[in-house]
Amino acid sequence: MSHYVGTRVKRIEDPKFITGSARYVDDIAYPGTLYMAILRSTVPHAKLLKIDYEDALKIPGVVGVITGLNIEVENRPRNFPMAKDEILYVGQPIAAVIAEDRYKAYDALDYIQVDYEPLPAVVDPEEAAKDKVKAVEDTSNIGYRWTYKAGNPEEELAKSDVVIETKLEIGRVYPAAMEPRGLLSVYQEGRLTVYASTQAPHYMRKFLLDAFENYVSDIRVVQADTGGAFGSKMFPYPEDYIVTYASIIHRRPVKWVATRREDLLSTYHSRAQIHKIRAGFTKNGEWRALIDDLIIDLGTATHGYYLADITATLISGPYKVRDILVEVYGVRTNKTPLDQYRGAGRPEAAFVYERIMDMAADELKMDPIEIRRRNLVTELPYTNPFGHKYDSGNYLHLLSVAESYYRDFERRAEELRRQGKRVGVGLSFYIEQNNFGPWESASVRVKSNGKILVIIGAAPHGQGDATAIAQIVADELGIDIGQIEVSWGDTELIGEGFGTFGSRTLTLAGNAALLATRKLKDKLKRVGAALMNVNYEGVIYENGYVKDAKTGRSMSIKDIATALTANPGSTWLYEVEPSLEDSAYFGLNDYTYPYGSHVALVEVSEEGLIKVLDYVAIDDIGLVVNPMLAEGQVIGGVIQGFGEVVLEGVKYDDDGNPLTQTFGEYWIPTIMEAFNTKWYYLEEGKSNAPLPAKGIAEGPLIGVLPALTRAIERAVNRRIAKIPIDPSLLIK
Ligand code: MCN
Repeated sequence: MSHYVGTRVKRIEDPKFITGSARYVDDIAYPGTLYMAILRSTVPHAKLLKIDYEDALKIPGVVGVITGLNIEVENRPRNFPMAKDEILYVGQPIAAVIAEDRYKAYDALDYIQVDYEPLPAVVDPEEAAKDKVKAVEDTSNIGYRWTYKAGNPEEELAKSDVVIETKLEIGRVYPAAMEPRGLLSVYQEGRLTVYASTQAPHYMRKFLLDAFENYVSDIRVVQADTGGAFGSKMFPYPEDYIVTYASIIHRRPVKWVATRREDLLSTYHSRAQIHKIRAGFTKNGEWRALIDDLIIDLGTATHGYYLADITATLISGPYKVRDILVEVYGVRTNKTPLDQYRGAGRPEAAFVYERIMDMAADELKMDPIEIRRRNLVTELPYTNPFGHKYDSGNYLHLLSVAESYYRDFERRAEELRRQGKRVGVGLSFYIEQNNFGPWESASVRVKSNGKILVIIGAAPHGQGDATAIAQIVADELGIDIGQIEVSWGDTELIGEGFGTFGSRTLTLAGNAALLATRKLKDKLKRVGAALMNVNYEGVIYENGYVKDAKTGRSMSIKDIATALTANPGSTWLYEVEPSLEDSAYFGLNDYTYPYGSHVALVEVSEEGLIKVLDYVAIDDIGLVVNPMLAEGQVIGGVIQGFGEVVLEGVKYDDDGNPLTQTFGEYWIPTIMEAFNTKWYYLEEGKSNAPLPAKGIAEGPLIGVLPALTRAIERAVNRRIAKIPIDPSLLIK
């Protein structure tokens, strides 16, 4: 009957957001809630000598101050979650005030005195790599070191006709979610319910329980409506522990919600990579070798090192080059710790391999499409030099689709140039890695009114996955999508789950939901046959009905649910289990590799203002469940990437003081910078899963960085090796 997969179904999530009835952490109210305010370090590096909070305790309404809380969490900074004897970055928590309301809590911060002895700060990552001045006392600045080597890069480089040698930089960014981070921890009789702005409630339960299992019997984590995350609300933060601890010791609900300034200082930053590369090409444009020194600026904690691993292992992108050396240096600096942001290592890789392609095209005076065509992987599956198995698709075909837009944009650019305008066109081709598992869960239930409730272990927070999952389940059951509800984000709704990150939700939770629905259909048949007193073997399930072929009798899902839940107190006369509920956990034994191409037409005014005149993104993510949702992700991701290329950059002065503490200094794109992005898709690269879809959400942020950079480079006719782009390069 119904066929929803592949169509632009409107988001079932939206009504509450549009009408203002969504409930974010800060909207959730419990009687007797206490509020927490954090005193943060204002110096980048210092010895912490003494904290005097006696005066703060005298403020009416202040119920307590916490200092020196230390919990062992892997790869976090020294003195996590609170500085105890060494301050490592501006914004690091030093003390927490717990008070009857948030105003009193913030006021009391002024009455805490901190004595410290300043230490020199390590700011520049290349200086940090020299390991002279230490970012963390008595600790090497090299927090992570790895060598990735494949083939014989030195030899291949020596044989190359042309060597591109340059330093490429991807700036440090702040994942600016609309809603800052926040938690409400509710203590009740030895148990906690934690409401959080999070993208991974089960994971949060796990890490909080690890820390507090001797204090409480269990922790339930509930994801409140969450206003975006972009990767930043997954891994453990100091405040997660401090607020939870506060509610345990005060046996009261305690709430903390970051101000924007706090969020900018303390939410994990991302990217921050430097690549010193030498790339060797033949004169025919064949990419033969790459040697890359990769420095990732980890800030004071080493937990972001895996981002460099992702970048390094995907540094060849969709190209055939096999002789590669990447030396990875993860360095400690006195900055906010680094972790994932939309794309997590893949945008950095794409920026590098696509800059290399464009620079080689310039050097060899080759057409940018032609040089890519010569290097693209043509036979799939293909195992790249570091073991990634690119699974399916047709890269050359997608490039040829992109080429038609590229040529058209070039024609338009030529026309505009004749009118004296500074215009450029850029194209990128990229490979994506997703299906970050190991698995995801879904449970499907028929409720007594015949409606279907789907619960997923993933935790969307803006993407619209619930709509797509409803589409999948509606198609599988052959019923109206209005009969389906999707719920998530509560660790007590479903056994285990991971969350929403790594563009995994649709593929993993979507497949789990599909498999759970198939199991449910079987249960409907069993229970339906029993209720009709006919043989299970003789019934079929079709479009919401269980039908007996022999007698012609049928029952709808609603009939079955009604019969099953009638007559409380009676007996169950049938052998079949009286259940209309099933779960499935789904994982794939390898990653999937979507791919795509972006094409940008850009004008740069004489004053250096950038206007994107036209923009096309083309992706192959296998089956597209809801093109409107996927397109929404692309449009959002592209404008976010515009921010990263043109506007956004966390800045520190030479002493380690952050210069970007508000949106006045840290610029994110607004509606004024928005432009028209068109999205097209091919469905050649299917996955092996029952639902052969791959992820889309991060792809746009991977494709946009090099495409836009190239278009701007061509418009101003100056080489660009660093994002965000230095504005002085843009002025005529
Ligand atoms: N989709 C589809 N068909 C496919 C693949 C996806 O219709 N073959 C749809 C999905 O139904 C979903 C959307 O596209 O509505 C994205 O799905 P998917 O690619 O599975 O990505 P996730 O849902 O796992 O989202 C995570 C991803 C990440 S990693 C970041 S970071 C990011 C992003 O989502 N953060 C976001 N997009 C965001 N969008 C919003 N509004 N807010 C964030 O914080």
